[in-house]
Amino acid sequence: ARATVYGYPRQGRSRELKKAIEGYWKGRVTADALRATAAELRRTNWQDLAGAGITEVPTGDFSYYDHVLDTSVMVGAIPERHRAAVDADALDGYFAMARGTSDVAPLEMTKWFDTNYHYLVPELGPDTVFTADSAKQVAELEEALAAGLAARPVLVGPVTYLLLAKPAPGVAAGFDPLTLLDRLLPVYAEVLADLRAAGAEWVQLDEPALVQDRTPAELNAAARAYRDLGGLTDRPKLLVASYFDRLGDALPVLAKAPVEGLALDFTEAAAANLDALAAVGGLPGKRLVAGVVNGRNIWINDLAQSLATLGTLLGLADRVDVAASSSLLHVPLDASLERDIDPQILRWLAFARQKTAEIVTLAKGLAQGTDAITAELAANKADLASRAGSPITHDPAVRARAAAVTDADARRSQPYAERTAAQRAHLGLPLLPTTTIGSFPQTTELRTARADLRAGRIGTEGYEERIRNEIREVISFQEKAGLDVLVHGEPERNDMVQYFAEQLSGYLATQHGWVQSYGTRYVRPPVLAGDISRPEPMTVRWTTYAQSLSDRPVKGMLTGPVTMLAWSFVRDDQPLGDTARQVALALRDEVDDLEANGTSVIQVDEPALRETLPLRAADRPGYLAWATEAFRLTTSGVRPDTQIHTHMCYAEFGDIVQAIDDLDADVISLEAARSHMQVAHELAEHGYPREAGPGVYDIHSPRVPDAEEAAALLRTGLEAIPAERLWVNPDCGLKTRGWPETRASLENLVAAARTVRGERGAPT
Ligand code: THG
Ligand code: ZN
Repeated sequence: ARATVYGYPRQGRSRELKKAIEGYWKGRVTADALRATAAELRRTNWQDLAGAGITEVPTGDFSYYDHVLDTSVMVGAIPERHRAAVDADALDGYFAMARGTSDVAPLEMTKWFDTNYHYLVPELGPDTVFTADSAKQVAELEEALAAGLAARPVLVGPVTYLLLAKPAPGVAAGFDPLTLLDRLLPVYAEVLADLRAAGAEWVQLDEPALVQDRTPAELNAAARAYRDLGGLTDRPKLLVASYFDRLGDALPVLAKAPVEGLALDFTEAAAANLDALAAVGGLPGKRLVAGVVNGRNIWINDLAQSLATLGTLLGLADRVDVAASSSLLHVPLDASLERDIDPQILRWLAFARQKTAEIVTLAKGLAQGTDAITAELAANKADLASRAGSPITHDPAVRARAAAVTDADARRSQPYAERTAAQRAHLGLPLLPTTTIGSFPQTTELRTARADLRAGRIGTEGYEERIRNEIREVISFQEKAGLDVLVHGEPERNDMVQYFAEQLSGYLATQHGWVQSYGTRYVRPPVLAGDISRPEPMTVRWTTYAQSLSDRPVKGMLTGPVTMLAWSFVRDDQPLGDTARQVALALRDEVDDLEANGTSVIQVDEPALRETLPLRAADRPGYLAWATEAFRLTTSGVRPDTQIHTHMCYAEFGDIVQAIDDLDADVISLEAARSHMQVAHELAEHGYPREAGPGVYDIHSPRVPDAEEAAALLRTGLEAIPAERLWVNPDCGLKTRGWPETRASLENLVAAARTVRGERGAPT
């Protein structure tokens, strides 16, 4: 059996790729130096993989920005507005498509399935002409072959590519990119021929879009695509890969296709894929690549269980190889770099390098029998037992508390209609109250203060003094600007998840656990390793300090339980809903403490509620049930006159309006400026009964909206939401903005609220 992976972290041990690309953008690194760094990183990755015993390395998975953008370049799908830049210089044109320039907008970015990786959305239309450009794929294959390695190019498959695309600007929204399949296939045929000529024995075509619910027409397109590509004579052997879920109805389609191999996910989707494989009579004559090592969590594999799965699969295909379930792009590089994690817990963790070793061990066990890997199996069994029996993963107090939760704990003591009267009396806010989402600009001084604290150049005292200074400035600005509900600005927070994770028991932070989020941007998701509890208040000090400086209400700011899970690595040894409930109870303690210390408005952000929606519709109600319960559990311990806010970014709320309603928050702020208040109408159509603040200032752009523009958006909002329930706020937090535009925009926002209050005869 061969051992392989579909992709590997791109950034390098010290994020050398990020530094080289950002250096290139700033003119500090030449194009040649950037190319050399990239080639060196690819070489290092392949050597690591081959050195560990991977017998077939992937090529083409490397990217300067994103592999879907690379695919657009490969098939010549360059939007008209980027054509000149691409023609002038391929590399600069590529980055123009990714990031835009002062003149042209970039491609849109969106989440890669249900991961935290973001890809650039292909823009296609009826006039799109595809042309093959196999240069990148061929060059990277040649590099690996020259290094003496068996290599397999990995491409985004044509069906997934089209299913991920959207109509180009100016093309009717109803345009279906899949109608371009017949035009796209010849281009793939050309690339396949080029790769064969360059020495590829196998090429992998990734079709993760086939694990989502697909219409019969879409399944037919997949059947046609692989009948056509399989029917080519001048081509390498084809391995069609799926991951992130079960293949479902697409499995019989691919099993019948004239391709030489299939790669399937045997982690979470193991049972469903096994059953479906058996139902089609296996894959006689085909290669089956079994993704038994989870490519997107950070836990060690259960080697004995994987071997059992592999054993079953041996009877179902001609040949069985071992892999991770998906590209290892989604996990950090190397757990052994972590110095601050308890060595016992570190043994439970597997990042890309450790997963690679697991794959090699499993392939060896499959080929030579378990006797060949007895030491590895024994060590693995001991590590799994240590995790299962640890007090960290089983805290009796946390478990007892979670088990005792009743439905009443997750319900406010009064319905909204009664609460709102109490809140009005308590808070005394004007009509159309103004507020912000929470964060204020993270200045260089703040980042320097954090770096100084880490480096020991200043002590905790000095650091906290700088934070208090910042809070004083933020409060004083908001009072002068005339905002009604103030915030402390979150100067003490680095990342909105990491800040809480660092203070909760059961959570681990990593030092080097970087994972690509998009382009050169990375996150270090913390690890939900054990049972979660909150030893001490986390935010109360800063919020009450801010409140002590003003007579206006200061909002307490927390990250909600669903977002905490979505932006962390989650446990795989209990249902997600159980973990969410533990996090919710810990956050509930914080909410209750904020209230007890005089905070009357508390915002619990859930920007990830929509993005974590399961890939298949059948799995969504279960998710939404535990997700909304966790939010309510966090926020339902407070008095009726305490006002609960929530916030969500990113558009596309349509399919979760009911869930938003089920949160039972008193006020929700949403991104809306760019869509001209469309969400306000979506909420209204649903009959949303509570207060809402559709954003009137797009914080993603440095542009300052003038007061009349913000007032116009407010008037549009009023067509959908009555004035008594409409709030005035920006789209999102201000931490990425500079102070000058923040000041001007918020002053204009307050002026707009006053104008519209005046128009309605209310005190301004
Ligand atoms: N926090 C976490 N996960 C997230 C987001 C977040 N996932 C989704 C979304 N937000 C991703 N957005 C970003 C935005 C900016 C950056 C990363 C992801 C970013 N990262 C810095 C970089 O790469 O230079 C590093 C930040 C750091 O030092 O921690 O700018 O908000 N958890
Ligand atoms: Zn936001």
